[in-house]
Amino acid sequence: MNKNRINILKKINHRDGPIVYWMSRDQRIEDNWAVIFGLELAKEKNQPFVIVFNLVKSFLDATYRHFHFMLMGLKETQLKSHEYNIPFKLLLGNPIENIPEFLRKIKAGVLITDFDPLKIKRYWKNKISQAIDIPFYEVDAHNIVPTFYASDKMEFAAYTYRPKIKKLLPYFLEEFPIIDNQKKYWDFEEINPDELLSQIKVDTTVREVKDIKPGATNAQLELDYFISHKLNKYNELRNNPNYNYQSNLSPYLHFGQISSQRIALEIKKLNSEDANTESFLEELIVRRELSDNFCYYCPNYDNNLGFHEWAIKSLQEHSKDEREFTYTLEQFEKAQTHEDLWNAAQMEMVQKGKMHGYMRMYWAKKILEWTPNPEEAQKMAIYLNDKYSIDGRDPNGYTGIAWSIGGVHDRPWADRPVFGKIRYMNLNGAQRKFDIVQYINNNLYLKLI
Ligand code: FAD
Ligand code: FO1
Repeated sequence: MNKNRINILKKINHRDGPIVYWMSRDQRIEDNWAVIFGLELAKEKNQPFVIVFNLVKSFLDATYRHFHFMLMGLKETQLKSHEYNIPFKLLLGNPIENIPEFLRKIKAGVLITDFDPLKIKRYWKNKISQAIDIPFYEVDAHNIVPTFYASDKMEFAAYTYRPKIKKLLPYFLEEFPIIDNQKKYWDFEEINPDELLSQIKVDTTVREVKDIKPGATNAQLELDYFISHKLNKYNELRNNPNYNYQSNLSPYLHFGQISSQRIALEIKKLNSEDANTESFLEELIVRRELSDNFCYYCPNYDNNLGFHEWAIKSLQEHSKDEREFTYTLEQFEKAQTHEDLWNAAQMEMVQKGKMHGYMRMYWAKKILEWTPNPEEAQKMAIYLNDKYSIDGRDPNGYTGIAWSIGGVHDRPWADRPVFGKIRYMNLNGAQRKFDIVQYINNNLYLKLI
């Protein structure tokens, strides 16, 4: 495989022992470069390849909804792993202790993990690297062009990242090699989602949603449906919240139940280089990978210090502007603002686990408008998005919120109250774009359920 997908976290001589993949972000067996690399190494060294997943008891305020989705997906992943005779072990607790202990127990020779730009994951990796004495590799199994290879700095905007990605795509957008069964070594006990859900500490009031079904098989079905029923109108209808013309793949991408590279390969296979394909691949590749670039190179991706200087200055200049409405977190959470459109979007997220992409921008910008300051606005938006959206606590979420509230990857616009030079969105604009009454009727009633 292309070795530029690999980052060395600990350089030390290999020694005999199982090759272990600590799976975290890319929770699938097929189309996974970390699995491919692990199996290659295992074959070369004539050692078993083993996968371990560490389930933490809490993770960035994730709720029952998220853990349920993840564990149901992992159950399927484990079954698939065992089909290839790859032992798949689930550990419960703190990865900083569990992973080194597991490696010692099975006398591992090499540790591999998947790439993730989030601070908490980098902290875990750093601590684990200090605690082990075997080589440690990180494979970017999430992006088509590896984040650490595509650019060595935080990109200014999509227009600066796009040419870099496009230049490198021919080298990285390749078909995945077929993985072979390894000989049978041993199996670990089966994952039992219900039992595990009872052992973790999460908010159980936010329940699973019926329309977003977990797992790699459902991810593939969603992709097939998108290609056969929606792609031909994606460009025209994706920004209309009354039509479900987005792919709905973000929950699966977030948990790595499907690979973005597989999606791109299937779309490319259609050979229809029209505006629909182009705009979908722009979102899937350029925009999504730009979010990883932002979070990787900007540790302040979740606070105001991550904004451009012009945005910080402009928001500061307007910090004392009078706000016509201000709401508490509780009022936002309960969809109790004066505006039905905003309340409907909030209810869509709370009840359906996913808000339409156009409304996400509107929703976050109104939080900026209706809170005392941008720091609070950003915190509240992250809290609500991460609590209810199945695809929350993802680089795309932190970046989307930083774009809406802090102009990240955007340019300065005409100066106006409260927003300063941050791009503004209002009710009239939404009304011109789509039938807001229909959207309100479809979503606000969810409050009554
Ligand atoms: P599609 O339109 O079908 O797009 C396909 C894929 O392209 C998406 O799954 C996603 O991976 C990528 N993509 C699409 N739009 C964007 C974008 N603007 N930026 C980066 N990647 C994109 N996305 C999340 O995955 N998780 C989040 O928590 C999240 N929070 C957001 C919060 C705000 C305030 C904003 C403005 C955007 C947020 N986004 C988030 C980005 C975007 O809205 C979603 O990725 C998209 O709506 C997901 O739906 P889909 O898969 O049906 O999208
Ligand atoms: N990663 C893990 O390695 N272990 C977990 O227990 C875990 C829980 C979890 C819950 C919700 C969620 O949204 C993500 C979770 N992740 C977990 C991490 C995830 O796989 C991603 O790596 C990051 O959230 C985004 O890159």
